[in-house]
Amino acid sequence: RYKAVIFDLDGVITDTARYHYLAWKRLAASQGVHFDEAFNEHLKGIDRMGSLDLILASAPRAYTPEEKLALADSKNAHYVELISTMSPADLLPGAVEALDACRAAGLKVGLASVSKNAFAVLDMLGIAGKFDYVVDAARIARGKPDPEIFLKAASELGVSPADCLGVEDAVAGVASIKSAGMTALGIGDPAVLAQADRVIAGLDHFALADY
Ligand code: B16
Ligand code: MG
Repeated sequence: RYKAVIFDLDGVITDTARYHYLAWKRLAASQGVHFDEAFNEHLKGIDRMGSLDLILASAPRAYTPEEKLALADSKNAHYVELISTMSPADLLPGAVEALDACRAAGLKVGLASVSKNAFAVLDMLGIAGKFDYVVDAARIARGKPDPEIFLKAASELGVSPADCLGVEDAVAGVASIKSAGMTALGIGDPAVLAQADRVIAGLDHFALADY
């Protein structure tokens, strides 16, 4: 029924959310901003500057664009340090099997992550070769929930959005898939990902024939 499956990375294929959380928490603390797991949920799927803006919204002072860039760079340097020891052992259960199942079914396989570290993470996980197309987040103007990133993946794969299944763990990501006109498979809690067409707990429950 589909011609392509477009996967998100963080939270779907590997659990980098924990490392983003630790890096943002340290950054927030350095600026006197309270930061916890609940707030971190709102940042899932949101790009780096967008996440920083959400955190600094509760800071005691205003920031110049230059200061913001420096803070984003410092968060990223910490994040890159945290993920530097990632390996294929950090693949979430069922991830490789899901990618291979799509390929075996003759579908195109794409990656739509807003992370500028996505190429490096794919290399560390040893799965870069499993995608027909990986969106370069640096060339995307509008992050999730805007549909741009999923539409870009579909067009580069040569498939119309209606023939794509998008796979996402974040509320903003599911919104991006739906506004792109695709079917959304959520990964996580159905109560949280209410906009998804189907929700499964993880890729270890991925069954292409069901969607
Ligand atoms: P970076 P995804 C997103 O990746 C993460 O969910 C989000 O927490 C992060 O802020 C964003 O990537 C940007 O990452 O700072 O590495 O560019 O879920 O779209 O794969
Ligand atoms: Mg994600």
